[in-house]
Amino acid sequence: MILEKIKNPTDLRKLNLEQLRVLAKEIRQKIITVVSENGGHLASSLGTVELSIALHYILNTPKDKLIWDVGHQAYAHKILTGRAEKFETLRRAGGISGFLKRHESEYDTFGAGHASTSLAAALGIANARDLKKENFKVVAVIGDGSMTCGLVYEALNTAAIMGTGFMIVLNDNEMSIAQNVGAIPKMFNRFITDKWYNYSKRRIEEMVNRLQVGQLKIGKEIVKFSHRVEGVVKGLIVPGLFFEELGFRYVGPINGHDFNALLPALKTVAEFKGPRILHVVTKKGKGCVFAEKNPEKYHSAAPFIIETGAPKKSANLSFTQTFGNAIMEQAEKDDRIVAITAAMPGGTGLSEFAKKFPQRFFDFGIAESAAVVAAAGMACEGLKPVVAIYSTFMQRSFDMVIHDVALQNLPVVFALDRAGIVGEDGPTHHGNFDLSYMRMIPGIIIMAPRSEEDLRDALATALSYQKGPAAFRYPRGGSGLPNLNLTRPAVPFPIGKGVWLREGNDAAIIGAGVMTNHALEAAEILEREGFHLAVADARFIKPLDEELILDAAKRFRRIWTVEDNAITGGFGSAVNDFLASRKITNFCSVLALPDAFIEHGSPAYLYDKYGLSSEKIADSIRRALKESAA
Ligand SMILES: Cc1ncc(C[n+]2csc(CCOP(=O)(O)OP(=O)(O)O)c2C)c(N)n1
Repeated sequence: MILEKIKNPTDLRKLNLEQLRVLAKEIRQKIITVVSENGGHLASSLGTVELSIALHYILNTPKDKLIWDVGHQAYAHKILTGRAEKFETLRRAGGISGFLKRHESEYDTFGAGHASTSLAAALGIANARDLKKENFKVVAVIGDGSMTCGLVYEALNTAAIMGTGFMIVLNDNEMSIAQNVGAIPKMFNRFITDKWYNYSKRRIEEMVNRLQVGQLKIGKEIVKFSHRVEGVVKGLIVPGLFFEELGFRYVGPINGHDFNALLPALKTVAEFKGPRILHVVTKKGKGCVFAEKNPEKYHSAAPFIIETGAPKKSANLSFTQTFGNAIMEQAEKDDRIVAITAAMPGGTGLSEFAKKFPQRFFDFGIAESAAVVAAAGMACEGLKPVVAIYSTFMQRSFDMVIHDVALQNLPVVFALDRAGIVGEDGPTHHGNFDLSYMRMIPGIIIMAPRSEEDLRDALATALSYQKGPAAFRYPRGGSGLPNLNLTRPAVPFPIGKGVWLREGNDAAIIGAGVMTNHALEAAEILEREGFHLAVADARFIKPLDEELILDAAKRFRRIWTVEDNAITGGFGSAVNDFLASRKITNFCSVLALPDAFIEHGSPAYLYDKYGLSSEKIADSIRRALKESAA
């Protein structure tokens, strides 16, 4: 195994071309094996194996700074930079992260998880380098999907004017998670398919044929022929096109799986001065039949059987699927309803909607901000837009929800998927802030359904609320609750009303969303020990059910709230603010996620660690009740 000998990129740089090819195979095998066990971003990482090898081969990392956008495609980078042995722990609690982390490795120049930050980060690092008069290369690697986000163009707009020297590698696989959308990816695509690509391919092949004469080692070849390579590659520049207009030197497109093309092109473009871009074409899922065939499905895969790609566990009905079905039911009845996604039709459960109502489905690409403002525009014209975005990515649109939607009292519906703990994807993906960042917005209503059945009603509530924005948030996966009726007509909730689910006389728990289910289980545990807990489902985080809270405060000396949001500014905080405003001094304890970034690990592990599993909730309450009885 060549891989066993690669402890860091210095070892890599000693290999010859043939060994690099073998190494690429070994890395691919390792990625497929580990992801089949742990789940993870399979297709994207398989597509960048040669690119990762070539980058570390040509650049002097970690002195030269390599910045991966999103970081989901960087498994080979991790394997090559001292994490091969630990790779088995990928995404597991205490193991290595599925994304990039500065504290995990000196080779992870800039942490990521959310898309499209790499160009601005690279620009900043290059600016700092110049100011400090240091000398190293800065290279950002970004996918074509991530080029659909406005943040990228804000960086591109100023890069050339600042004259900062940094390099972009555009990793173009013609896919986002799903099929890419919009004019910009189409433009890249045109470069690939038109005569320029064929022309450049021919020139690269000619060049490589020449390089191979004499059986020179690839490292020496590059140095020796770099002046010639530059001459040839310069010939590949697509004149006057987009990037050139922005002040970038554009080279490409080149085949991102062919070391013969990649190594000289990278070497050459890395030596250029000023802002420059190398356009590399790769295949998502490369080297794994089922991932190549269905890159969307294997973009982020649950553990699968390695031979077939079939999932190891059959997935239960999820909140996401229920949402997808529920919005179609509503859309059948009301043609003003439109659905909006930001590059995640499948992830948000909208794929069927898109097929059934293509005219009423809008995918804005990785452009959460534009998606929300466009929804506001649609609401101005009397449509009923439902914006389905993961809780964590909605953070991108915070100002738009305030300034464009809520301030104008526009009835936009926000379906916040992946709220609370998402698990193995970790801190960049947990939805542990939405109750806090939404709750402070005037005029919005916020619901947290605890079951798929309630989610259908929450959507109906949000659509019937026409005085301003309405949001509901729900986690990854399903509630696991039995006997749900998902065929009855959805009925709007009375606004701002929760429900008592269980009677008791020792204390009360008020739950938000699926944490109510953990609260009910905790009450069962305590019941067996002789404590009688009442449990309510708040349903609404805003407006609060003040009547229910006052009732709890009157009947119980102690109240607990439970939520899978950060403790700062979440549901419990709202309940305590309300109790304080009424000068009620009952003791209300808040069980919530801490004021911290939550690491990666399985949801069960994280709920337990942070005191939100049924057992841990029961422990907290038992301890307090015993103390107050003593
Ligand atoms: C702000 C934000 N929105 C959505 C996502 C979810 N997401 C992760 S990767 C990805 C697609 C990225 O496509 P591309 O950059 O082409 O990379 P590829 O996976 O195709 O290599 C999306 C939409 C995200 N990470 N960040």
